[in-house]
Order: sequence, then C-alpha cells, then structure tokens
Amino acid sequence: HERGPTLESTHPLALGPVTAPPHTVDGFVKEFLRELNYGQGVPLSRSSLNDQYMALARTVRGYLTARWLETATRRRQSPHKMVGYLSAEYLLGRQLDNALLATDLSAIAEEAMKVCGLELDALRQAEVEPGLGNGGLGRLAACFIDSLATMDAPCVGYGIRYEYGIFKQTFVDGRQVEVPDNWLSMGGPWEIAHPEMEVPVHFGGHVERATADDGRERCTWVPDWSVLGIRYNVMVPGYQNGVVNTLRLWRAIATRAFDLDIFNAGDYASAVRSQTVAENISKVLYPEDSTPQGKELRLQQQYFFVACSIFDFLKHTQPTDLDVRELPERIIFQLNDTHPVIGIPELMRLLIDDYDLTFEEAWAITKQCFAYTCHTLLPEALEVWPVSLMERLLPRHMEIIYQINEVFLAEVREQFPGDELRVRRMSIIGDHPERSVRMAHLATVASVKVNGVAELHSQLLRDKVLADFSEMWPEKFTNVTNGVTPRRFVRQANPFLSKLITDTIGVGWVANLERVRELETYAEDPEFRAKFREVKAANKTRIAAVLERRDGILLPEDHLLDVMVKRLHEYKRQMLKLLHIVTLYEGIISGDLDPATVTPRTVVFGAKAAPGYRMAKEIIFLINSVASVINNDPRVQGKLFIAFPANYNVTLAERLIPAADLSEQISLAGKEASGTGNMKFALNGALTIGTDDGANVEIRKLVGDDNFFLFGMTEPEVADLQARGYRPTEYYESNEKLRRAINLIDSGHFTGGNREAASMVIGDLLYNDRFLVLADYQAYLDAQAEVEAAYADQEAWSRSAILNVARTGFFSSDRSMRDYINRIWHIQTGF
Ligand code: B1N
Repeated sequence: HERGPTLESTHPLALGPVTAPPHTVDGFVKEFLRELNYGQGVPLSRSSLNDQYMALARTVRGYLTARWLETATRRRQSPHKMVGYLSAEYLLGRQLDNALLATDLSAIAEEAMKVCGLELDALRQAEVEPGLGNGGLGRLAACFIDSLATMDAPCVGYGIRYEYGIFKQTFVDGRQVEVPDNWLSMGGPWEIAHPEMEVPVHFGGHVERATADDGRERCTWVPDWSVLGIRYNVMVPGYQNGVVNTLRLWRAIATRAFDLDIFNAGDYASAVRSQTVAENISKVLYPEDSTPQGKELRLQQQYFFVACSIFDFLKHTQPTDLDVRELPERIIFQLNDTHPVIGIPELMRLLIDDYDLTFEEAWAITKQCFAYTCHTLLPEALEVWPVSLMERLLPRHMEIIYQINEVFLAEVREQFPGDELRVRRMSIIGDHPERSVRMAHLATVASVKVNGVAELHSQLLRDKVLADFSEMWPEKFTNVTNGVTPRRFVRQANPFLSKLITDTIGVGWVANLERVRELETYAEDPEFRAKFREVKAANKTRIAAVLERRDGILLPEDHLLDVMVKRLHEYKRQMLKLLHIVTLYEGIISGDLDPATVTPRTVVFGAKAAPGYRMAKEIIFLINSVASVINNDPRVQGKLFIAFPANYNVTLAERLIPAADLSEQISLAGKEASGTGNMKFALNGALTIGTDDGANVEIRKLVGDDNFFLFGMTEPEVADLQARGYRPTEYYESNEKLRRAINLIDSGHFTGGNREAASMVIGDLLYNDRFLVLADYQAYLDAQAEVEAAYADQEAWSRSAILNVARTGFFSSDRSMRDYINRIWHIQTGF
C-alpha cells in the first residue's frame, strides 16, 4: 500500500500540477458538460437533477483540485511545523456555495448553468449537507479549518468519515422521531477516496515483554483483531487566495488478511460478519451533544481515527528519514475536547515500541506535541473510560497511561508534599464509581496548553474544573474565545447585508472582519438604517418562503422574529422561553393583557434532542403542543405565532439567522462554555437577550449594554443560591404569572386535556429544576418587556442592530485562529 517511486518524466505537462480550467463561462460550461457526459454518463437532455448537481459539484471540485495540488506541492517544498487538528466531528454544511465563493466562480457558474438551461439555485438545493457533527463543537471545527485555509496556515483536519451523520429529525404527533442520515446515498462528489492508502489499526490482545541485548525491556503488543483505515480527502478552500487545505476523514474496513484466515478455515459466513464488525466503527456519529455515552464503540471510533491520523502524519506527511526527536518542530496536534485524547498514549506507544525510544525520551517529545481545548463545564460531560474496558480494548495504551500517571503523580507529590487528597483528586485514574481513566486529566497533563473557549469559561476552568492543575501549572492555562467564519455565516448566508456592507465600506471585511467597525458611524445615518431594515425585511421574506416550502409553515409577516436555535438541553433552558410564551398567551386569553399593547411576535425554535435524552424529548413534545394550540387560537392571531421546523441544521441556520431580530441566549450562567450561534446572530444584526454566560459576556462588552438585553443570575449568584439550597416551589408560590403559566400547562390545556403529557417536565421544574429556570423567570419577563419597548422605536432598534454588526468583528474565526497560532501553536503562515 506504499506510495510508488517518484515518477520521472520530462514532458512539460508532467512537471507541475495541472492548471485549473479557465475562469470563463465557456470554460465552465465545457467542464460541466464533460463531467455530465463522461462522469455521470448522461447527455444533458436526459440528465436528472442529481446528475446535474453531481456534475456541477465535480466541475467546481476540478477548479479546487488544481489549487489543492499546488498548495500541497508548495508545502512539501518547504516543510514547516503544521497543525494536526484532531476532531471527532466536523459539521460542514453544504459545500457547493462555499467552494464557488472561495474560487470566485459564483457569477460564472450562475451564467454557465443558464447557458445549459438550468438554474444554479435549484442545483444548490439538491445538495445534502454533510452533518458529521452534533452542534457547536463540530461546527467550530469546520469554521476553524475554513479560517486556516484562508490564512494559508499549514493544517490537516483529521476526523471520521461517518457513513451516517447526525440523524434527521422528524416530528410524529409532536414527538421527535429520528431518521438515519444517509448523506452519501446520492454520491459524495466532494471527497476523494484512496483505498490503496490503508492504515492498519489494532485492538485487544495482550502485551509481551522481553529483555533485549542492551538490557532494556521491550514490549510487543499482540492484538487480537484489526481494521484498516481508508483515507478520504476533502478539499478545504481558502477564501479567494488560491490555497486549498485538506480535511482527511477515515473510514474503517475489514483487513483483507484477517478475512483470509477465516476463509481458509472454511467459515465464509463469519468472515463476512467480521467485515461488518470492522465497518461498524465508522458507521454512525454518536448523537449526544455535551453528554457523551461511555459506549465501547465510541472508544473504538476515537482510537481508530486518532491512530490513523498519527500514523498518516508520521509515515506519509513526513519525509521517510524523519528524526522523531524533531517532532515538536514539525507538528502540533490540537485536541478538540477529550475525544481524541487517546492519541497521547498512541504517540507514546509508537515512539517507544516502534521507534525504540525510552519512556522518558518519548514522554519529553509527546508533551510538546499536543494542546487541549476543553469545551464544557458540565461534570457529566467530562469523558471517562473504565479501566476494565481500556485494558481489554487497548492493553498497551493502558500500561502507558499508568506509567504517565506514575511520573505525573510523583511530580505532584514533589510540588505538594504530604497532600495525598490532592494526589487523589488529580490522578489520571479515578476510583468512583469504578476505576476509570479521566481523559481531561490525561489531556491536561500531556499538553503544552489547555484552553477554554470563552473568557468566562476559561476562568471557570482555572478556578473550578481544573483548579488543582492550574495551581500546579498556571502558565499552561489560557483562553481562546471561539469564532465563526464570516464567509459562510455572513457573506454566503446574508447576501443582502453583504452587499450593503460592501457597497458601504468595500469588500475587505470578508477576510478581515474587524473592518466592519467602519459601519459604526453609519448607525447614525437614517438612510443607512432604512437600507438596513430593508435587508432584514428581505431576509424575513426569504425565510418565510423557505419554511413554507420546507415545512409547510406559514410565517406571519411583520412580526418581531424571536429565534432560539441550538441543541435541546436542559441547561440551555428552552423551557424558560416556553414559559415566557405561555405567560404572554395566558395574559391575553385571561384578559389581563391588552392585546393592543403586545408586540406581534413569532418565536422560532430549532432543536434536536439526543435520542436517549428523555427530558429533552418531552420538552420538544411540549413546545410542539403549545405551538399547535397557540397557532390555532383566534384570540392571539396576529399577536403570537410559534414555528418549530423539524431538523434544524447548518443549511436552515444559514437562512434563519439573517432574518432574526432577537437572539435567545438564555442558558444558566456558568453552563454554556461559549456558544457560537450567539456570535452568528449578532454579526447578522440581531439583538441578544441573554444571560451572563459563555461568550455572551464578551458580546455584551463589545456591543455595549444599551445594545444587549442582559438578565438573570450571574455565575457566582448561581453557585451561592445552590449552596444555600434552591427551592423552585418558592418561586412558583410567590410569582402569580409564573404560577398561572405553569398551571395552564399542567391543566392539560396544550395537550388535549391530558395532564400526564406534561407531567415529567412540570414535575421536574417544580421539584428539581437543576438549571434554575424558575429563579430566572421574572428577570427574563422583565428583559422581554424591555425588548418590546425597544422594538417599538424602530430607528433606535436599527441603530442597535447596526452596532451589533459593526462591533462584533472580533468573533471571526480568523481571529480565533490567529490566537491559536500566536499563543499555542507557534506556526508560520503563508510560506
Ligand atoms: O462546544 C461549543 C461551545 O460553543 C458550546 O458552548 C459547547 O456546549 C459545545 C460531547 C460535546 N461542548 N461539549 C460538546 C459535543 C459532542 C460530544 O459528544 C461533548 N459540545 C460542546 C464550541 O466550543
């Protein structure tokens, strides 16, 4: 499976990479028809929509390929330190538009399709988005690799080519039903498979030791089963800079040798079965966001992709005469949460067992090759793997982890003599409820830097979650606030706003988002504000058309558009939003609230629940129940409307966010590590109603208090209340509006008279309420009243919205990447 010898040819065409097809309508048409005829094997006259889409995607990929080969050649010619971004998730979203924008082919493609009698927009819609991630963490990885390509930074993104991505959500009688996401069924035009470049990955078995002639002990891992990793390359184009980086995704297949053994033993059926065992590894993305499941297959996935990636880097990306002692000058592996942390003992294993270094030598090198990003604060989200499972699946790695722990705990004892409690707290091995490996501890011990994803989050990591570690190594801890790519989430998603910005300040903002600050002065310009409102109105018209076509939802016109889109999780508090809606509704139908004084409002929810998360699924059902009653009650017609389109994904986000007036970021303070949707809304001119949590804190600081609706307890107040003992019923009993809203839900009003249907949610709010929904209810109502008052003055609202756009350039993922490059990775760009 090795690469062949370098081919020598003097023919001019063989000397350099091919050149891209010409950037002309004719050139594009020619390529397109060639792809259609020779690639899909159909004439235009008999082609299906999918044929046309495939041919178009391949055409655009052709333009990228020339740049990709060129980038790779250039990087090989002058090897520098690179980043290996290790992430179990990449929530890419549709590729076509992004590739057209990056290559500046949008107008040409539009025209070329017309020449062929086709509509580019219809072809765009034929693309199934690759949903290889759950939510923020996976989308962040996608934004980061976009930015790195745009900055011409040497990076390979490594991940898993899941055959099934995040499930497709449907609603049946208001309840979530998951449908498998067979995203490759119509063909994957963006990937290039390399079935010949297989990487063996081993599992199970035992470790044998022998003393060599030099007197040192050598270990041999004798695994009992293996799979092969097959490389799939996806091109990651930089924005109009001629750079194309690589996202390398691994697919698991059965080893051919392994099959033969069983075939020879005559057991054909079990040979074929063993094939499926192997192929299961990259079969499906685990759909849990924030609370991972400790399933064996998940650990297999993690080890599989990390082992493939490290092997690939050492054997294929580096020269054959690589001196592993120089590794820290050649690579930094960024760990996207703990999912790839098993890569640490894997690199140790390779250095010791294959490259024949001592443990100490290997440890000195390994400690310089990793950096760790933590994305959570929820204790239940910190990954641990039972020692028993590790010993069975990865026995050699478990030994190495014990050895790392021994060296590490000796250091702890030296620095904090006599503090055995601290030693227990910090150990990589935990004892309760069973002996297990604490992946966050392993990551922290082995990394050059540990970062949180927003200021507040990083501070809480230092002060709470990893306090012992930050005391021991204060300089190891740092913050890099998340960001989002302005290409996808402003330039592509919001063409109307983009045009307004470009017409006003020029096009430079797309690759240098801080430039949007030049819009600040225009916030005072009534003419600009009017244009800005036209943009918002046009985006509302567009989302109305999308939701009608996609979901049969008829959005009312001219409402305040209030949007809460994110994974369904109790800490994010969709229930707080729902209580606000029910309070408005109850006020109107009871006659307490004069409908004439209510700002007409449409609330849009988008949220998937992890399939095994029962409470989240009950909340989805309750939102749908409330929506169907409110939307059909003539007493609130024209005042209140709820839309809950199923299957919120990147494609829908791109349509919805630009239309929003109000962005709901209402997690309990201290729970949302950062949030990235919050940034996308602000950049598209929505005002935020939010708690002092995650990156909300930084958004508010930048846009100013007058342009942000802050409410709710702060993190210290939350900690304090919980320490004193929180009793949700006290809030229920003392707040009449709250009581009425809860009673109305509890009465069965929204569930066809069935009181049982809401009992799990209501019971939890009243008697548990881990995330203090009731405690923040009144503050939230008050803040929503402020929203209504502010929205009544459209000029002032537009001014605030424009300032939100102008002052949030900081949240470009280009800036995040610059921070990682300068403060963590220390790599060169643009060489
Ligand atoms: O990562 C995002 C943050 O903006 C969000 O605040 C944070 O909740 C999110 C296990 C996760 N943290 N942890 C996960 C996802 C999948 C999984 O299996 C955990 N996702 C986040 C980007 O920093």
